[in-house]
Amino acid sequence: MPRALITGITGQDGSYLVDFLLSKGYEVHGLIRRASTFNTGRLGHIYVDPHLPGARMFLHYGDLSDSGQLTNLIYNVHPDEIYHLGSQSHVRVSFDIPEYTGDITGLGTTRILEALRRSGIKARYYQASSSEMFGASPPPQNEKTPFYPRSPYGAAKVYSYWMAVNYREGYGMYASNGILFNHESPRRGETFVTRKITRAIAAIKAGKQKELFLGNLDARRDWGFAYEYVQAMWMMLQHDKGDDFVVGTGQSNSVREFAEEAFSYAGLDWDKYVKIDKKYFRPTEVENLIADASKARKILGWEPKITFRELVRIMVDSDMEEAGLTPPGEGRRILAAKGFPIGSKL
Ligand code: NAP
Ligand code: G4F
Repeated sequence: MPRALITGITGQDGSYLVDFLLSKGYEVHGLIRRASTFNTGRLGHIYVDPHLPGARMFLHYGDLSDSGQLTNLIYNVHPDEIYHLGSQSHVRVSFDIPEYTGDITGLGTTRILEALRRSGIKARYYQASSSEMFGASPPPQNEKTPFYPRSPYGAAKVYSYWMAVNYREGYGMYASNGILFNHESPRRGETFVTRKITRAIAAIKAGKQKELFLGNLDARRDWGFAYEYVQAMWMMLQHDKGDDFVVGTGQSNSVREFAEEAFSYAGLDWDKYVKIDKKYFRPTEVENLIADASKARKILGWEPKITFRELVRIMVDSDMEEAGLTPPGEGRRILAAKGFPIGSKL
């Protein structure tokens, strides 16, 4: 049975990756942080008591700031594949806590890579790199586009990207960078703009919210569906050698367009509800991201199936369901029609 270790297992991508790897017959180990409240909400639907026979997901306490525990974990789990997804992943927040972001999102990578190198274990390593590294470089962006990060988060991810490349070239380790463009889902963190919009729509429909405050509506992002992006991560590690791949849809939409599409799907007029609050603007912004994912298509055979419009429908439906409302219902139909093995927990 192949064994995977995931940092960031409690996050959006980590939780979909567990779903996917378990379906592929893996035993999965994950790093979780100690918190005063449960932080495993995204894993509840697949959690099986580890005392029971047949349990294949195991959670271990630790933190990306603690190299001793990371070393211990890699040594004890002895993984075949490591997916390093853990990070302080919020770009706006990275301006408020730049040092912490550098420590966790940047140095956290070095702690894992160094623990792996010293262990002598020949695991394949996946680095969660980001389109945020391209920053101000004009689109379309591919593996050859120069990095020009526009946030402490972007700068920390550029550092991590190069550490993965250096461990690959310097020590012959198998390390791949997945340069993923924005990917969203019903499990997206509630303060990222897409989820903030779809949750607000559900709250407005339920009569619990009257307005939605946003920042820059003109920023454009290449938004895809997260479940397809964790499949791309796995496909990268099945490739015969470590390499770097851009993953995205090739289509970009503005925040305004996302809001228009989502409100109108729910039968609401977006500009009656959306207001601007300057506090959501960033000191430096990434204006436009559009992936050129031709390398991933050609070498890995990866291609996204879910379009922007479909993604919006999946997310609005899910948040309306969560609010106890009856959604228009196209989201689940789209997932079923396109063969996604996502059951009750979208
Ligand atoms: P996410 O939902 O914010 O999840 C981040 C994960 O990192 C959570 O499990 C979190 O744990 C964990 N974490 C944070 N600080 C930690 C620490 N000090 N020690 C250990 N774990 C820590 O992020 P995501 O959207 O799944 O993204 C996964 C990875 O891909 C991240 O590295 C992100 O930067 C990168 N990325 C994301 C996108 C995207 O569009 N989603 C695009 C490109 C790259 P808690 O649950 O305890 O907070
Ligand atoms: O949803 P966002 O916060 O995502 P952002 O900054 O693009 O970062 C996400 O994608 C990266 C990949 O490119 C990941 F690496 C990163 O970890 C994260 O997952 O913001 C998207 C856009 C920005 O231009 C922002 O200025 O939406 C704009 N925006 C407008 N109003 C807002 C808001 N963003 C947030 N979070 N909240 C707002 O009210």
